[in-house]
Amino acid sequence: MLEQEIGAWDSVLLEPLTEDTFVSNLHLRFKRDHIYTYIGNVLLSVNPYKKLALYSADLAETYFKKGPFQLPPHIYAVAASAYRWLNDRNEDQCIIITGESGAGKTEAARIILQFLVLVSSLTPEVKQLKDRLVQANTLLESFGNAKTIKNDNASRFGKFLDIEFDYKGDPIGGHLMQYLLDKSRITNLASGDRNFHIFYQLLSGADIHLLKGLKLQRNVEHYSILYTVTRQCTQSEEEDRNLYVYTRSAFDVLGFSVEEVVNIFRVIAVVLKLGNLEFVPCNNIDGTEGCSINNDYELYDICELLGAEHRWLQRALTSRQIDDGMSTDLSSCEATKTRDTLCRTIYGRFFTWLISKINELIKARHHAKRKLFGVIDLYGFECFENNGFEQLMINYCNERLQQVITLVSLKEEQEEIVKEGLEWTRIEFFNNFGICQLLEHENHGILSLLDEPHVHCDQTYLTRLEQCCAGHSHCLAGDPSLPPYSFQIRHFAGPVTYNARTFLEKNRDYLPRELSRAMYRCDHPLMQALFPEGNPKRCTVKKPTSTSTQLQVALNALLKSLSYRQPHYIRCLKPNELKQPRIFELALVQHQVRYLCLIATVQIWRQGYCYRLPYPQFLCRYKMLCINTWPRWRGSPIEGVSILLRSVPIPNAEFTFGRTKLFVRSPRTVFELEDFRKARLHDLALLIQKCWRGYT
Ligand code: AOV
Ligand code: MG
Repeated sequence: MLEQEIGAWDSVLLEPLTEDTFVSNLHLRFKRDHIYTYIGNVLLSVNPYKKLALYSADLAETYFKKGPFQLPPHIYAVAASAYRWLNDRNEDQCIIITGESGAGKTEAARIILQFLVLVSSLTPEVKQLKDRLVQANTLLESFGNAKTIKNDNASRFGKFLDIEFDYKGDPIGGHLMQYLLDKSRITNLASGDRNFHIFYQLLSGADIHLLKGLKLQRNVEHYSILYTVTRQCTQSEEEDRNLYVYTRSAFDVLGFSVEEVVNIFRVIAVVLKLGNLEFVPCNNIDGTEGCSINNDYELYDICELLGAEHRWLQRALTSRQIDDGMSTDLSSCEATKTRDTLCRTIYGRFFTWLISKINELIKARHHAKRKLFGVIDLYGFECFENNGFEQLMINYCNERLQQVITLVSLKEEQEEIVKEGLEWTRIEFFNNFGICQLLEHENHGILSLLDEPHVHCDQTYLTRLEQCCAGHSHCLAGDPSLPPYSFQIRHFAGPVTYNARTFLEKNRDYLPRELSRAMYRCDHPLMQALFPEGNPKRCTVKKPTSTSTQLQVALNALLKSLSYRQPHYIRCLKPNELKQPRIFELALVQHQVRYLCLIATVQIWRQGYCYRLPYPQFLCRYKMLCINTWPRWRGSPIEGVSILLRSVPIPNAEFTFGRTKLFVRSPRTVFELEDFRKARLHDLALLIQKCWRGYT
């Protein structure tokens, strides 16, 4: 097809380059179902919202065999490049997938995993691991994803999957890291949203005997934590039923025992039933207000499922210990809050347990030489009508990820080129460093204020936020235009107004001691594992780290580990808010193009270089390509590199000499060099073999 009909593969080639030509090119390609486009080695992916015949074993093989940029842009090409880097250069890799909610990150991560499965070998051991990795994904989506108004399969946790490869290029193990599950949806569903998929799957798909054993009814409407979505979920009952079958088989493939699976479903049933408990006010003899459980039969069921004693659990839910031995009754309102806290804590801790269990089942059995291939798929930027603590955490993650990407690919890239003495016209871009500071500043950051000792309620938090951040250009606090209890952050991807109610509670994530004790006392192995602090023999109770601090620490560790890896970027774009195929809303795409700094990325690629290496390292890697530098070069490294490059059939314009490093213009050249190197090493090996045979 002519270029006018399919648009440009690589936006770097667009002439003239303007925001309009850039977006029109994406639009033209989208209309022809060409959802992938490059900016140099960054892959853009526009969500087609329909199944496309773009993924198959044959195509994976084709992309695997061909060098990059010889075939149309494709996510397989990115996966293939990373896989080649991993094998040829023995460097750890990382594919960073970004984009807003519903843009296609999780789907992209799935396709990358599928690619790795298709191209690696099929020995029984490798096959078993590959099956487990794929099924781990299935489980994670069932337990960690949910329908929101932005995405029918929205990830409610951040995921970093690391796959370990041996020297042959076969996967030998994997490790999953999860970042902050949005467990608040367990008890607070926004209208139009659903709870985690697993609840609906279990109710629709489990056979009648299992349901009976779990004391559950098939009817979704029976459960108040699923209730707000009654209408929407009937449409997908069939789908939930089918997905239940996949979830069950994922457990089998991963090696969960039948008993473990039943125990897991018991936990799910307990969360559903706990959510149903109703508390009614009652007056104590001494005139104080207390409460009792209206539907005690649900509590009896819970106790049977958990092997718990009714009076223990009932007491834990309706009273609170104040001093040694003294306790006070909770009002119905307080008991309802306690119930919700318990539901969320059980599910949240269970999810963490599930990940560690999966990690055990996918970890490398032996410690062969390791190379790592990581895929980052966090939750995308979110802005709803009501935004709470979870949205702040999610958007903070996105802010940090955007910061790393702009830092590496736009700021440091330009600074290094200038430092190396190369000619360069500075390219401006929006740097969100100020927003990250606003959030993270050690003393006055929006997140740090949550942990201040004298901030003890949402109102004092808001007051402190107003004192410390109101003057910031990216923050609006204490402004009369805002709804009550709100503040606004102007994020890189747009302004979001947050309602600060329950912020402190969610950040502290405190669980009353009697609840952990009651859970630990259950005759259910999983509950004991989930609530170890409930063990009365454990005397030291550490002050728990707050949710936002935990997330910051985990994210810092993740981003630090990225700096030791070769990064590959996939930037997903959302074509419309309606989740519909064939609709490309120009303004929406334009907005994403702007905040992702995509035009600046193209400009840097037009002027710049994809790869650089200090002269001694370059010489060391490619010296076999030239008779004068092989096996040893005795002169200066820069001179050696210059002689070496004269003997390879690549145009001079592809290379620029900096003060200490050689700069290479296009990725194709890097892969050509690698191919030459591989061929030369092969020839040399044959030569040595021949000599050896002649000798013996
Ligand atoms: P996300 O991961 O970026 O959002 P998903 O990967 O879940 O978004 O994509 C949302 C939906 O778009 C999927 O369920 C598919 O129906 C469709 N989709 C995405 N990519 C493709 C593709 N390549 N081909 C066909 N359909 C696709 V979030 O997890 O909400 O941030 O928290
Ligand atoms: Mg996702």
